[in-house]
Amino acid sequence: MTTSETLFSRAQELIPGGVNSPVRAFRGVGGTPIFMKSAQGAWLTDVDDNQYVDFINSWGPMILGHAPAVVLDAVRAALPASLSFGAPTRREVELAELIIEMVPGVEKVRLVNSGTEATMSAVRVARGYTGRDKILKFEGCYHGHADSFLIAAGSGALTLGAPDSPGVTQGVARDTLTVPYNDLAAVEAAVAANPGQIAAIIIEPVVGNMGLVEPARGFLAGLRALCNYHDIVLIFDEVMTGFRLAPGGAQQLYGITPDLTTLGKIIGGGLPVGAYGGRAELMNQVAPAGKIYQAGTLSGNPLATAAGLAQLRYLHEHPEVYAQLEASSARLADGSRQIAKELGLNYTVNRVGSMFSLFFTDRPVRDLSDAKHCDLQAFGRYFHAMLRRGIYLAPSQFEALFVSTAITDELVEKYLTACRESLVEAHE
Ligand code: HOZ
Repeated sequence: MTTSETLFSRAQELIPGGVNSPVRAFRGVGGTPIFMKSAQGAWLTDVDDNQYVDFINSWGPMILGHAPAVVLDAVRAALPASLSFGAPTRREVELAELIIEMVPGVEKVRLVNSGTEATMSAVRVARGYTGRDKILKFEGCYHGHADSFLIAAGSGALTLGAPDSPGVTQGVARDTLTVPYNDLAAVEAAVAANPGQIAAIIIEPVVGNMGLVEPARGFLAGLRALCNYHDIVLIFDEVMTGFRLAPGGAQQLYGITPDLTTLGKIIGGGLPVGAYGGRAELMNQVAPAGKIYQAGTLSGNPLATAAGLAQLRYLHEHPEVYAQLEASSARLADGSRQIAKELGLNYTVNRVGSMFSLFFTDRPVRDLSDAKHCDLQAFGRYFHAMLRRGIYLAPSQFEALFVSTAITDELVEKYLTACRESLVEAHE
């Protein structure tokens, strides 16, 4: 038995499913999850001392690779000054200034501890501001695990085949409208069927939680126009895409400004941070400026803000990072597509910037129903074949891969060689 197997069997006695977040359990691909002990740059080391090139990067935060000196030094410098004050600090102000400078739609921002806190708070702001109850979300989009979002949810909920979680009240479910991603006509119909009742449309402007799905041309602009017309708050969930697809996230890349933005992952440099922000008029409704309540003992934590500020500053001062990520990610994605084609597999590869997915289907993937056509058995075999070759992918077809700046040309080649061999193996 490997150390990972031993730990997993202990963990299953102690922790639901043996993991603290469902996708990690490998149920989407079978087998035993690998327990990690350290990481540096592009490389993860597991508890059995096996090494893997990492294409998850903690599901997005580690855009500079693991343990980058710039972030570690900032955390080390902050450490002796204590771990939490529950009182305001200088770095919170500096981080807010930087976020506002980088993200086009953010005029004021509130720090929280996770993406889930950010999205649930943003929806509360939209409801409080508009005085309406309903929200509209898209099938296969995942916005964390707050009740309102666990209807037709993506990510782990989709991987486990439980997109509508038990425990969500019928009232909450009634207030959550869902339509297919990229279907503007369906959004228009839902808005028309619920006149004056929809507080917010929340969307991953580029979806990472049913695999990587990009917005069709004009889709985000159409949503923006519809929200303007009906006074609906447009929320971009940029927990994955923020500071990744461009310094200002997907909203900068596509030139569409939402009313509220939710952030997480990269903003914490690997420590737990989330944020929601947007138009000052909306954010001024948040307590204590306004009456919409939201709070947190560890919000703006000094270590988390040190890590986040260091990583964001680096990205802000080194915009060339995005060209580097674009180049390496294009080689990975285009190479995967080409290899599949040469093997007679007309598989779909979707990519935006440094996020991509190889879908085990020959149909274009534009929404959840397309994504569900994938051959999940073959994907599972491919995943394990890649793992045996030292390539660590997301253990689910319904998650995007995240590329870091630590992926060198040599590692791109290593990935592509493993991809060819693993695709062959998965289809033997
Ligand atoms: N919900 C995350 C991916 N979309 C997974 C988080 C984790 O398992 O760490």
